[in-house]
Amino acid sequence: MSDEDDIILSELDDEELVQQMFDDLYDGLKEEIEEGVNILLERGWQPYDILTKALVGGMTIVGADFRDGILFVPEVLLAANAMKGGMAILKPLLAETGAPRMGSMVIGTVKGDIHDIGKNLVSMMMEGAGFEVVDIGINNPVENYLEALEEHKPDILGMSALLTTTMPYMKVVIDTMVENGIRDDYTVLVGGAPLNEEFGKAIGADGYCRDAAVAVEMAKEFVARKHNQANA
Ligand code: B1M
Repeated sequence: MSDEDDIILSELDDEELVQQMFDDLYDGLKEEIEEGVNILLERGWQPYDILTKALVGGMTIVGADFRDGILFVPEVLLAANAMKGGMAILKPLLAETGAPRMGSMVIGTVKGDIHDIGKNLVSMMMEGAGFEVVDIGINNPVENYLEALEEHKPDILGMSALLTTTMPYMKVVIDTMVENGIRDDYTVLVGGAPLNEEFGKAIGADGYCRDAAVAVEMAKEFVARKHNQANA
């Protein structure tokens, strides 16, 4: 999409640089994405703005062309890899806010689903907001969630699904929690591009999170409510 040889990223103004990063993400150029992230940081951009405006913005374009059959899995994998390179630079910066410990969360992508960028982003933002996060990865059957809940006893269970075919599995997890008599011990938050609020309600989740920022806000709200109830 771009002629890399001619472009010196540091010579571009902010708007041009973000535009170029969209192209570089599209082309799966990890080193260029890392360089772009570092340049924006040097220019005083907030890590969260880089994440949402440059990286998530670029991935939205990739997603549209993937949907339209212009990009295919190998290219999207390269784009995802480039995105992860940029996220790795931002992760410690988002986590070092010095926020007081808010609570804890176990999070994982459901069975049959290997998308993990959104989940990783939620984990990063939650850690930055002071939550302890146990990330159980991708493709999780219900047993994995139950084991992690038993072991870590978090305040919140987070589930991610990016496919219309895998999102119903969230209900399997919640129903099993009900059967095992542990549903009310946890706040269950769900997220992922194909979900919506109605779906969240229908499967019995406590909340649907449109994005990582909403996940943090909801998590804080639920934990505060739980503490108030405990102190009442
Ligand atoms: Co896939 N894929 N993919 N893919 N992929 C989608 C999801 C798709 C919408 C693309 C499209 O057609 N436009 C489509 C799903 C269609 C559908 O179900 N209706 C799709 C498909 C079809 C597939 C395959 C089936 C393709 C194939 O093999 N033919 C296959 C399935 C593999 C599987 O999982 N079994 C597949 C594979 C892949 C790759 C491996 C190539 C790669 C994943 C790499 C990786 O994750 N490591 C990939 C990617 C990258 C995408 C798109 C392009 C981008 C997803 C992403 O990372 N977005 C995606 C298109 C799209 O979503 N527009 C697509 C950026 C991320 C920051 O956003 O994940 O939405 P998101 O997370 C947000 C919120 O949703 C929310 O917060 C996050 C941050 O703001 N959130 C949560 C997410 N999880 C949360 C959990 C929470 C709270 C909030 O818990 C509390």
